[in-house]
Amino acid sequence: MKDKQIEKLIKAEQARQKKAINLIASENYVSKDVLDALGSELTNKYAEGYPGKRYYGGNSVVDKVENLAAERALELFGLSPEEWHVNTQALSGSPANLAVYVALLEKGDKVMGMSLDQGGHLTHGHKVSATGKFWTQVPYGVSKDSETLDYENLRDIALREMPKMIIAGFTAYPRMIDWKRFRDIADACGAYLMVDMSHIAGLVAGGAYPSPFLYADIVTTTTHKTLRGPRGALIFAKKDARELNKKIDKAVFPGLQGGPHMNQTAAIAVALKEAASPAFKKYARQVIKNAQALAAELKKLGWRIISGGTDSHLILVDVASQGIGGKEASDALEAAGIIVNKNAIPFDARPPVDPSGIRLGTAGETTRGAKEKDMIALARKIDRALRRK
Ligand code: DSN
Repeated sequence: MKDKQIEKLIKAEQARQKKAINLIASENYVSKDVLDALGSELTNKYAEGYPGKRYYGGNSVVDKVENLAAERALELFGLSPEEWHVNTQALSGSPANLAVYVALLEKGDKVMGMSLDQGGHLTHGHKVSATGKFWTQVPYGVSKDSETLDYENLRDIALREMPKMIIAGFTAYPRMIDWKRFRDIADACGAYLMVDMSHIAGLVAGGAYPSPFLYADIVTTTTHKTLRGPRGALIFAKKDARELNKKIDKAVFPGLQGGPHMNQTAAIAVALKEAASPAFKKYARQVIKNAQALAAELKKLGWRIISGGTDSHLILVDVASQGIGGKEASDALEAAGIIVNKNAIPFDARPPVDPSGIRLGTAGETTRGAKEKDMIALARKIDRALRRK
C-alpha cells in the first residue's frame, strides 16, 4: 500500500482483532474470499437500477453478480423465486428497515416494535431514529417475571392499537421466537408482519433456529452478524397480489439510495454460498452450543443471566445485580482482552450510557474454532476480570 498511514492503521486493527477475544454479538470474521470480493474492482461500477434495468451502460457483469446474489439468498433460506423476492442493495440494516417503512406505510402510521431498552432496535420505532420521527411506535416488551415475550400481552396491545405493521426481531433478546404467534397477532389486527432476523440469520440459514419465512410478509437481515458476510443487508418480500416486492425495490432505489455497492453485493454472494455448506450448518449449531455453555458456566459462577439462559448466540448478563455497572464491566473486560458491549436489561433502572447489563455473543469466537470447553474457560476469565473490580 502506498498510503502508509492507512496501511499502519489497517495493520494495527488486524493485530487488535487477532489478540482480542471478541464477544460482540453482532460481529464475526469473514473469509478471505469475502475480503477479496469486497476489495475488488467491482467498487468502481455505478449500477443505479436493477439487473436489466440500469441507468448507466457497462452493467453486463454486475447484473450477473446481483442476480447470483439474489439466487443464492433465496436458495439458502429454501425460498422459491415464484413466492419470494429479495432485494440485495440496501447498504446495511438500518437503511434496509427504513426502506420497508417507506415501501409499506404512510407517514404517521403505527408500527408495533420492541422497545430498544427491552431488546429491540433503534429502527423498530425509537424516537431518535427516523422510524420514530416519521411513524408512530407502539412499543412492546418482555414480561417482568420471565423476561421473555408475553404473546398474550402482545396480542392485547395489537388489538387495542391496531398497528399497520408489527416487527418481530431483536438485537438483545436471547430466546427462541414463536413466529407463528406473531403471525396470528398480525392477522388479528390486519398488520403486515416484518421480521428483522439480522442477529439470527446465520442460525436460521444453518437450520439451528426456526425460520420465519413461513409466517412473515417481509424479512430483513444484515449479512455481517451470524451470517458471517460483509456489512450489508437483504430484504425479502413475499410475492403476491399486494406487490410488496415492487414496493420494496422502489423504496430502496430510487426512494432512498443511489448506486448499489457492487463489491459488497459480490461479497454477500460469496458469504451466501459459504453459508449453504455443510460446514456452516455445523458452525451454526456450535454457535448456540457455545452460547449455552458460556451462559451455564456464568450462572454457576453466580451471574444473573437475563431470562435464565439462551436459545441463540446471544447472552445478556445482569452485572448490576453484583454491584457493577455495565460500562465498568465492559471496560474491565476490555482491559482483560475481552471485548463486549454494555447493554440495557429489561426494566433497567440505570441510564443507557451506563446500563445494568453486558451483551455477549459467540458467533465470532466460534468462527475461530472455540468449543464448549473454551467457553467454560472464558466464563471463568470473565468472572475473574469482573470480580477484580
Ligand atoms: N449494532 C447492531 C447490534 O450490535 O446489535 C444492531 O444494529
